[in-house]
Amino acid sequence: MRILVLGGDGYCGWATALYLSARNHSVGIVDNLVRREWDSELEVETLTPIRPLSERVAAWHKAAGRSVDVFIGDVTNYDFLCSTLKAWQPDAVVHFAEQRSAPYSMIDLEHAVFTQVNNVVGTLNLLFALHEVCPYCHLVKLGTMGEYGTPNIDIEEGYITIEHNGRRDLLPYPKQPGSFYHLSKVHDSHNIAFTCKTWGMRATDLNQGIVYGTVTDEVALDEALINRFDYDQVFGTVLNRFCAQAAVGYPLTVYGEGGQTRGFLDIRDTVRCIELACTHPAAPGEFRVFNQFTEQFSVLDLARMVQSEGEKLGLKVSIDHLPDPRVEAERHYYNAKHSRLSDLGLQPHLLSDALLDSLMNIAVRYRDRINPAHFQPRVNWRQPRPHVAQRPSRRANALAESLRRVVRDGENGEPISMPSAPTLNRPDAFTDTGRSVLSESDRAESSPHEPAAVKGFPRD
Ligand code: NAD
Ligand code: USQ
Repeated sequence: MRILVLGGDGYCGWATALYLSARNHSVGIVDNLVRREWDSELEVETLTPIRPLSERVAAWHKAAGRSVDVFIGDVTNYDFLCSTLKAWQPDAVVHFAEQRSAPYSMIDLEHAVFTQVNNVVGTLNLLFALHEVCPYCHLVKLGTMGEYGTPNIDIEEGYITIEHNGRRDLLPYPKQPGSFYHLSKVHDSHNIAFTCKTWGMRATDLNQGIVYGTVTDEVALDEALINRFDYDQVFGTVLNRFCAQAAVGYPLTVYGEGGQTRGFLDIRDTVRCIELACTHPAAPGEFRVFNQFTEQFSVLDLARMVQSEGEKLGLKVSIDHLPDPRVEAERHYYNAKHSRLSDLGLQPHLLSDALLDSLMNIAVRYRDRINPAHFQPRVNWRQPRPHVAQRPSRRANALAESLRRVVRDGENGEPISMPSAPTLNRPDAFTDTGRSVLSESDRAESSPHEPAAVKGFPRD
């Protein structure tokens, strides 16, 4: 299959792109590299030293003899998206390209607005572009288990049968998201469902749980292929953070009582789930929802597991209960269904087997790179930061540097020179294959905090 991975430079996207490529699918990556810029804005770094995208793709070609096409650009740029889809003609588009941190979306007004515009406009653009350019293409969209919240009844896979006043219907499962980020995913789901019904689009919404681990067979082939592993208070997810904390003897930061229960999965299962969704597409007009996780744990369960595994490695691990910076139930009923991907053939990797290899050992290996100052939570759901009218543009030197490098076009082996960073919203800055060819002034103008317009609605 021809599979275009939007957000292919990110944590789930990079591992997925390589997994699909290794299984003989033709893979293209679309990314505007803004995630690297958010690291720079927050002054944090992934635990693992990830390479620039151009180097990663070249290393993959060297290690596996497989090529991956790269399109640098922003999914909130409608013309870029259309020209990329036209040039590449995918059978499936996997959409990871969103701002995915709940704390980032809760920092202040600017970050909330940015998150929702980036995510909702990007997905809307994609729906319109698919409808215009390749209406039979299957959209595989990353949603989140957090769309459902923590209701006091079982969570179904997308839909629930309700009886009311003697009548009965199968209806979308109620949503109770817990952050402006999670809300953006709910808005996306509604927009996708609407276009399936109205235009006959085919889509799978993967309500993914919290992903852990960093090692897949493909990224393990070469150090230059290493995936990111975030442990900071904004982008680090709970289990990855606990492992990094254990590695340097920092008390595990359980928020509140620690009874918060969530669905989790190994990144090796994320990539397999994506392949299963792509190779078993939704029918035209179908809005299909899969709950994508393999096991559920409470935060305190995880802390205790990390403590006991840490001890096997000779680490002294203590557990701290911090006041919960979020507004969420700290103890609750949780039973979420997740059989549809198993029915398609998913064989889960269980946490008990992965904890030492994929998590603790990696954390210990790179522990010299850990800055404990990034562990303490600083974003408070109840007290957003006051509005900052003007913030300086923070373009990362590393980003600019990586973009000056050569990205290799895998199909014909010709290198494409990119003299500067891409503009995020100027259609004329892209060639008809969607690759960026931009000037220094474009670079100075563009900012990740200036999301572009959806088609027909100018930004200014
Ligand atoms: P990530 O931040 O590591 O990767 C996202 C990638 O998308 C980045 O490379 C970023 O540069 C790119 N991107 C963001 N906005 C873009 C835009 N407008 N145009 C082009 N590229 C853009 O995130 P991740 O952890 O890989 O998550 C991927 C997806 O999976 C997200 O949609 C997230 O909501 C979902 N998800 C993640 C987890 C998890 O635990 N990581 C769990 C459930 C769902
Ligand atoms: N938590 C702690 N201590 C920490 C960090 C988190 O107790 O140091 C708690 C949080 O309060 C929360 C739970 O752990 O109750 C999960 O938090 P998280 O940061 O690991 O995950 P979350 O914010 O929910 O977001 C992550 C991804 C997001 C994805 C979501 C899936 O960043 O992209 O959508 O997991 S889900 O949780 O199913 O919604």
